Amino acid sequence: MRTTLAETSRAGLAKQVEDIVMSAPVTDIHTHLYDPAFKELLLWGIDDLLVYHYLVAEGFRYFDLPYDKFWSLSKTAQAELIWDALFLQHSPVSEACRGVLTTLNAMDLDVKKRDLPVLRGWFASQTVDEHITRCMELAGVRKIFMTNSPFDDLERPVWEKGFRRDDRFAAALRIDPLLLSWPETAPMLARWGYKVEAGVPPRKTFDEVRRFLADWTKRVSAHYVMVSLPAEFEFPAKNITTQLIERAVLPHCREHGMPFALMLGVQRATNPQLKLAGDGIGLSNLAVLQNLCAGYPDNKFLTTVLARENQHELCVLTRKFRNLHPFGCWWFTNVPHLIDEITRLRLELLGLSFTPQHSDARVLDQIVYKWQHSRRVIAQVLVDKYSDLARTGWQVSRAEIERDVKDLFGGAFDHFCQH
Ligand code: RAT
Ligand code: ZN
Repeated sequence: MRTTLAETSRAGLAKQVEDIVMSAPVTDIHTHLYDPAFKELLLWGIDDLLVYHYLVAEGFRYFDLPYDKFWSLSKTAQAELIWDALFLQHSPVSEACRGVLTTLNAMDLDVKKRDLPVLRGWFASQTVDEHITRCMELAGVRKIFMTNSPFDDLERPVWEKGFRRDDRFAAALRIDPLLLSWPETAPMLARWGYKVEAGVPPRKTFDEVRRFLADWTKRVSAHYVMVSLPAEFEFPAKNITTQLIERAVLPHCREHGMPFALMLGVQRATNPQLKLAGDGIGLSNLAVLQNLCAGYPDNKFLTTVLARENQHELCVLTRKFRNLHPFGCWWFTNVPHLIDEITRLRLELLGLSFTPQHSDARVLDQIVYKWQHSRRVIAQVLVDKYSDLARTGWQVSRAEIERDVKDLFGGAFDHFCQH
């Protein structure tokens, strides 16, 4: 069969877009990875890949053992159960399972042998420094944003002691306990020397919370402040969370020119027996975001939403507010089917002024699959969009495609943070 000129040029365009998207360096704006100075807090290797909470939830679909029994096992025993249930007893077709195989394959490991001890042996012979470089190269990631919580008892002492920063890792100040568990958090701040009062706090308390935020922003060199909020979150409301946001967090962000990043729509502990794997999802009321963006035009809001049903509304709100920047296909939306849908929706409603993806990696190796999988989907969506343009007679040059991809992979985020 003869190919038409249009087909030939679409194939050429597709190849060009794929080459560019698959190789463009990316800034990963939200992960749970750590600078190597945090030692064992930076997770990597086959066992951590297998006990990832996304896989734990899937494993329990098949396990025939009580939750407590699973949690009492060592990491290696848990990993073996997951390997057996999700890779050996059934084909590993889920996104999280496929991800493990994409990662291993990218590292030139032979997945078809299904040989866990051999895989373990290979990882045991790597050093963390080499492995960071390898994973970042394979993923094409040039900068990794961490999630840095002063409330984390393992993380906090490392910051307090101080260390030489690895400049591939940037910081983000995570403040969930401050906003969501004030009665427990206030006494902690008081212990750390901030003159705060729980109950009905006087003005001084908010000034002290600002002092706390300023100290930690400086200590970690944070680029933005972040919180993950439950689906039922309301703003403004007559509660301490609203007061803390209005009187401490937003003024702090304005003063320091930092975005406030909101991750909306989690339902914590839907099944507490699954621990970290037990969180669920809920529909958010995005009037919250409208109230924030309209009420605080001098603040900037980075936002991702967990519910598929909230994605369209987020795009429409973004069209109304320049101080709003959507990012990522978060957690349960980080599957090819939804990345495709959400990325198309965003491009069609917003052009290139958003950040299509972040990895949310908890294990270093995951950046390899999360970025490879997302890049493939993003490339296909872009090919379609540029092909639609070609039908009007508008042709994009290689330099223009490179410019657009650069914006999607960190440029638009940098611009949003800096202006
Ligand atoms: O994607 C995840 O691993 C979740 O458990 C959460 O960490 C979420 O991304 C968050 O940052 O709250
Ligand atoms: Zn996260």
